[in-house]
Amino acid sequence: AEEKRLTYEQKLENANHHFSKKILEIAIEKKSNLIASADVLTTKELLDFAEKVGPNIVALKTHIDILTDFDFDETVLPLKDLATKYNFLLMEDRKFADIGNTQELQFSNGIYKISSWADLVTSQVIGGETSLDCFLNVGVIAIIGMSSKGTLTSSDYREEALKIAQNHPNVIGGVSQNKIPDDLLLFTPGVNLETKDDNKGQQYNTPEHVFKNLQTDFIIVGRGIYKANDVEKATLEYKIAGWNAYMNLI
Ligand code: 5FU
Repeated sequence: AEEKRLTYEQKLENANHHFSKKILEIAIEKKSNLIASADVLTTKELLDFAEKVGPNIVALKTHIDILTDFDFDETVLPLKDLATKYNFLLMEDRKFADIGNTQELQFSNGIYKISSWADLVTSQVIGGETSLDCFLNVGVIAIIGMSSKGTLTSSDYREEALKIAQNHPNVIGGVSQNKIPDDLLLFTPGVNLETKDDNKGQQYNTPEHVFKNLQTDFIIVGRGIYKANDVEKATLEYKIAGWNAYMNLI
Protein backbone atom coordinates (compact mmCIF):
# COMPACT_ATOMS: atom_id res chain seq x y z
CA ALA A 1 0.00 0.00 0.00
CA GLU A 2 1.11 3.54 -0.74
CA GLU A 3 1.80 6.04 1.98
CA LYS A 4 -1.31 8.07 2.84
CA ARG A 5 -1.38 11.63 1.68
CA LEU A 6 -3.57 14.55 2.68
CA THR A 7 -6.59 15.08 0.45
CA TYR A 8 -7.28 18.41 -1.27
CA GLU A 9 -10.16 18.84 1.20
CA GLN A 10 -7.79 18.41 4.15
CA LYS A 11 -5.28 20.80 2.61
CA LEU A 12 -8.10 23.30 2.06
CA GLU A 13 -8.98 23.13 5.76
CA ASN A 14 -5.37 23.90 6.65
CA ALA A 15 -4.91 26.59 4.02
CA ASN A 16 -4.72 30.20 5.11
CA HIS A 17 -3.68 32.11 2.00
CA HIS A 18 -6.38 33.35 -0.39
CA PHE A 19 -4.72 31.66 -3.38
CA SER A 20 -3.95 28.32 -1.72
CA LYS A 21 -7.63 28.12 -0.85
CA LYS A 22 -8.62 29.19 -4.33
CA ILE A 23 -6.53 26.64 -6.23
CA LEU A 24 -7.64 23.83 -3.92
CA GLU A 25 -11.30 24.81 -4.34
CA ILE A 26 -10.91 24.74 -8.12
CA ALA A 27 -9.16 21.35 -7.96
CA ILE A 28 -12.01 19.87 -5.93
CA GLU A 29 -14.68 21.42 -8.10
CA LYS A 30 -13.16 20.42 -11.45
CA LYS A 31 -11.62 17.14 -10.24
CA SER A 32 -8.40 18.35 -11.76
CA ASN A 33 -4.84 18.84 -10.61
CA LEU A 34 -3.64 19.93 -14.02
CA ILE A 35 -1.79 23.13 -14.85
CA ALA A 36 -1.22 23.73 -18.54
CA SER A 37 1.91 25.58 -19.52
CA ALA A 38 1.14 27.89 -22.44
CA ASP A 39 4.62 28.31 -23.90
CA VAL A 40 3.36 29.77 -27.18
CA LEU A 41 4.61 32.80 -29.03
CA THR A 42 1.59 34.83 -30.07
CA THR A 43 -1.45 36.29 -28.35
CA LYS A 44 -3.77 34.45 -30.70
CA GLU A 45 -2.18 31.09 -29.87
CA LEU A 46 -2.30 31.91 -26.18
CA LEU A 47 -5.99 32.82 -26.21
CA ASP A 48 -6.95 29.88 -28.45
CA PHE A 49 -5.02 27.59 -26.14
CA ALA A 50 -6.66 29.02 -23.00
CA GLU A 51 -10.08 28.56 -24.59
CA LYS A 52 -9.34 24.88 -25.24
CA VAL A 53 -7.70 23.92 -21.96
CA GLY A 54 -9.66 26.30 -19.72
CA PRO A 55 -12.52 24.01 -18.64
CA ASN A 56 -10.17 21.29 -17.41
CA ILE A 57 -7.30 23.06 -15.68
CA VAL A 58 -6.78 24.66 -12.28
CA ALA A 59 -4.28 27.19 -13.63
CA LEU A 60 -2.73 28.37 -16.86
CA LYS A 61 1.02 28.90 -16.56
CA THR A 62 2.53 31.60 -18.72
CA HIS A 63 5.96 32.83 -19.73
CA ILE A 64 4.49 36.16 -20.72
CA ASP A 65 7.85 37.49 -21.97
CA ILE A 66 8.07 34.97 -24.83
CA LEU A 67 5.08 36.49 -26.64
CA THR A 68 6.20 38.32 -29.78
CA ASP A 69 3.13 40.55 -29.94
CA PHE A 70 2.33 41.24 -26.29
CA ASP A 71 -0.07 44.11 -25.81
CA PHE A 72 -1.57 44.67 -22.39
CA ASP A 73 -5.11 45.37 -23.58
CA GLU A 74 -5.15 42.73 -26.29
CA THR A 75 -3.35 40.01 -24.41
CA VAL A 76 -4.08 40.37 -20.72
CA LEU A 77 -7.67 41.58 -20.78
CA PRO A 78 -9.06 38.70 -22.87
CA LEU A 79 -6.87 36.24 -20.96
CA LYS A 80 -8.35 37.45 -17.69
CA ASP A 81 -11.84 37.10 -19.14
CA LEU A 82 -11.11 33.49 -20.09
CA ALA A 83 -9.74 32.81 -16.60
CA THR A 84 -13.00 34.11 -15.14
CA LYS A 85 -15.18 32.31 -17.68
CA TYR A 86 -13.55 28.91 -17.11
CA ASN A 87 -12.48 29.44 -13.48
CA PHE A 88 -8.73 28.94 -13.61
CA LEU A 89 -5.86 30.89 -12.08
CA LEU A 90 -3.12 32.71 -13.98
CA MET A 91 0.36 31.62 -12.95
CA GLU A 92 3.24 33.66 -14.36
CA ASP A 93 6.39 31.56 -14.34
CA ARG A 94 8.69 34.58 -14.03
CA LYS A 95 11.16 32.92 -11.67
CA PHE A 96 12.21 36.18 -10.06
CA ALA A 97 15.80 35.93 -8.83
CA ASP A 98 17.00 39.32 -7.64
CA ILE A 99 17.08 41.64 -4.65
CA GLY A 100 13.76 42.72 -3.19
CA ASN A 101 13.79 46.21 -4.68
CA THR A 102 14.44 44.96 -8.21
CA GLN A 103 11.84 42.21 -7.92
CA GLU A 104 9.33 44.79 -6.71
CA LEU A 105 10.02 46.86 -9.85
CA GLN A 106 9.87 43.82 -12.14
CA PHE A 107 6.65 42.60 -10.52
CA SER A 108 4.61 45.74 -11.17
CA ASN A 109 6.25 47.65 -14.00
CA GLY A 110 7.58 47.33 -17.53
CA ILE A 111 5.10 46.34 -20.22
CA TYR A 112 3.86 43.20 -18.47
CA LYS A 113 2.67 44.68 -15.14
CA ILE A 114 2.54 41.16 -13.73
CA SER A 115 1.09 42.22 -10.38
CA SER A 116 -2.03 43.54 -12.07
CA TRP A 117 -3.13 40.20 -13.51
CA ALA A 118 -1.24 37.20 -12.12
CA ASP A 119 -2.76 35.17 -9.30
CA LEU A 120 0.39 33.12 -8.79
CA VAL A 121 4.03 33.88 -9.57
CA THR A 122 7.10 31.70 -9.35
CA SER A 123 10.19 33.01 -7.65
CA GLN A 124 13.61 31.73 -6.91
CA VAL A 125 14.53 32.13 -3.25
CA ILE A 126 18.19 32.73 -3.99
CA GLY A 127 17.77 36.39 -2.92
CA GLY A 128 16.81 35.38 0.60
CA GLU A 129 13.59 35.56 2.58
CA THR A 130 13.17 39.34 2.57
CA SER A 131 13.36 39.43 -1.23
CA LEU A 132 9.87 37.83 -1.25
CA ASP A 133 8.21 40.60 0.76
CA CYS A 134 7.30 42.52 -2.40
CA PHE A 135 4.89 39.89 -3.73
CA LEU A 136 1.65 41.19 -2.27
CA ASN A 137 -1.82 40.04 -3.34
CA VAL A 138 -0.42 37.02 -5.17
CA GLY A 139 0.50 33.47 -4.19
CA VAL A 140 4.22 32.83 -4.52
CA ILE A 141 5.40 29.44 -5.72
CA ALA A 142 9.01 29.12 -4.64
CA ILE A 143 11.44 27.26 -6.85
CA ILE A 144 12.82 24.58 -4.55
CA GLY A 145 14.17 22.13 -7.09
CA MET A 146 14.37 22.22 -10.88
CA SER A 147 13.60 19.43 -13.32
CA SER A 148 16.55 19.95 -15.62
CA LYS A 149 19.59 17.74 -15.79
CA GLY A 150 22.52 19.05 -13.76
CA THR A 151 20.48 21.57 -11.79
CA LEU A 152 22.28 23.13 -8.83
CA THR A 153 19.27 22.58 -6.57
CA SER A 154 21.05 19.98 -4.42
CA SER A 155 19.47 18.53 -1.30
CA ASP A 156 21.31 21.11 0.86
CA TYR A 157 20.02 23.94 -1.34
CA ARG A 158 16.49 22.53 -1.26
CA GLU A 159 16.55 22.23 2.50
CA GLU A 160 17.49 25.90 2.89
CA ALA A 161 15.05 26.96 0.17
CA LEU A 162 12.25 25.11 1.97
CA LYS A 163 12.97 26.96 5.22
CA ILE A 164 12.50 30.26 3.40
CA ALA A 165 9.33 29.03 1.67
CA GLN A 166 7.79 27.71 4.89
CA ASN A 167 8.57 30.88 6.83
CA HIS A 168 7.27 33.39 4.31
CA PRO A 169 3.55 34.21 4.43
CA ASN A 170 3.47 35.10 0.71
CA VAL A 171 4.55 31.60 -0.29
CA ILE A 172 1.83 29.00 -0.87
CA GLY A 173 3.89 26.27 -2.44
CA GLY A 174 7.00 25.10 -4.17
CA VAL A 175 8.13 23.74 -7.50
CA SER A 176 10.12 20.59 -6.94
CA GLN A 177 11.04 17.13 -8.10
CA ASN A 178 11.18 15.95 -4.49
CA LYS A 179 8.62 15.63 -1.71
CA ILE A 180 8.09 18.79 0.32
CA PRO A 181 6.35 19.34 3.68
CA ASP A 182 2.54 19.18 3.82
CA ASP A 183 2.12 22.85 4.69
CA LEU A 184 3.25 23.82 1.19
CA LEU A 185 1.50 22.85 -2.04
CA LEU A 186 3.75 20.98 -4.44
CA PHE A 187 3.83 21.88 -8.12
CA THR A 188 5.68 19.51 -10.41
CA PRO A 189 6.73 20.30 -13.99
CA GLY A 190 8.65 17.86 -16.14
CA VAL A 191 5.54 15.75 -16.74
CA ASN A 192 4.96 13.94 -20.00
CA LEU A 193 3.18 10.69 -20.85
CA GLU A 194 5.15 10.03 -24.01
CA THR A 195 8.76 10.99 -23.59
CA LYS A 196 11.59 10.99 -21.01
CA ASP A 197 13.60 14.02 -22.18
CA ASP A 198 13.82 16.76 -24.81
CA ASN A 199 17.54 16.70 -25.61
CA LYS A 200 17.84 20.14 -23.98
CA GLY A 201 18.16 18.93 -20.42
CA GLN A 202 14.49 18.60 -19.50
CA GLN A 203 13.69 15.38 -17.61
CA TYR A 204 10.17 13.96 -17.66
CA ASN A 205 8.18 11.72 -15.40
CA THR A 206 4.61 10.43 -15.69
CA PRO A 207 1.72 11.82 -13.63
CA GLU A 208 1.53 8.46 -11.85
CA HIS A 209 5.19 8.65 -10.89
CA VAL A 210 5.03 12.17 -9.46
CA PHE A 211 1.91 11.49 -7.40
CA LYS A 212 3.18 8.17 -6.06
CA ASN A 213 6.75 9.19 -5.38
CA LEU A 214 6.52 12.93 -4.64
CA GLN A 215 2.92 13.15 -3.42
CA THR A 216 2.65 16.17 -5.62
CA ASP A 217 -0.45 18.36 -5.63
CA PHE A 218 -0.36 19.80 -9.14
CA ILE A 219 1.21 18.63 -12.37
CA ILE A 220 2.48 21.17 -14.89
CA VAL A 221 2.37 20.04 -18.50
CA GLY A 222 3.73 22.05 -21.42
CA ARG A 223 4.63 20.36 -24.69
CA GLY A 224 2.62 17.25 -23.80
CA ILE A 225 -0.46 19.42 -24.32
CA TYR A 226 0.34 22.48 -26.44
CA LYS A 227 2.23 20.43 -29.05
CA ALA A 228 -0.46 17.74 -29.26
CA ASN A 229 -2.41 17.43 -32.49
CA ASP A 230 -5.62 17.47 -30.51
CA VAL A 231 -5.14 19.85 -27.59
CA GLU A 232 -8.53 19.20 -25.99
CA LYS A 233 -8.00 15.44 -26.10
CA ALA A 234 -4.50 15.74 -24.62
CA THR A 235 -5.81 18.03 -21.87
CA LEU A 236 -8.37 15.42 -20.90
CA GLU A 237 -5.76 12.66 -20.97
CA TYR A 238 -3.48 14.52 -18.58
CA LYS A 239 -6.37 15.64 -16.42
CA ILE A 240 -7.63 12.08 -16.03
CA ALA A 241 -4.13 10.65 -15.54
CA GLY A 242 -3.41 13.23 -12.83
CA TRP A 243 -6.73 12.81 -11.09
CA ASN A 244 -6.58 9.00 -11.13
CA ALA A 245 -3.01 9.07 -9.82
CA TYR A 246 -4.20 11.27 -6.93
CA MET A 247 -7.30 9.19 -6.23
CA ASN A 248 -5.21 6.02 -6.05
CA LEU A 249 -3.36 7.49 -3.07
CA ILE A 250 -6.24 8.63 -0.90
F1 5FU B 1 10.84 25.39 -12.41
C1 5FU B 1 10.64 24.70 -13.52
C2 5FU B 1 11.30 23.46 -13.67
O1 5FU B 1 12.03 22.99 -12.81
N1 5FU B 1 11.06 22.79 -14.82
C3 5FU B 1 10.23 23.26 -15.79
O2 5FU B 1 10.07 22.60 -16.81
C4 5FU B 1 9.80 25.16 -14.49
N2 5FU B 1 9.59 24.45 -15.62
C5 5FU B 1 8.67 25.02 -16.63
O3 5FU B 1 7.62 24.10 -16.88
C6 5FU B 1 9.30 25.35 -17.95
O4 5FU B 1 9.77 26.68 -17.96
C7 5FU B 1 8.18 25.12 -18.94
O5 5FU B 1 7.39 26.29 -19.05
C8 5FU B 1 7.33 24.05 -18.29
C9 5FU B 1 7.61 22.65 -18.77
O6 5FU B 1 7.32 22.53 -20.13
P1 5FU B 1 7.43 21.13 -20.93
O7 5FU B 1 7.15 21.52 -22.33
O8 5FU B 1 6.36 20.23 -20.34
O9 5FU B 1 8.80 20.59 -20.74
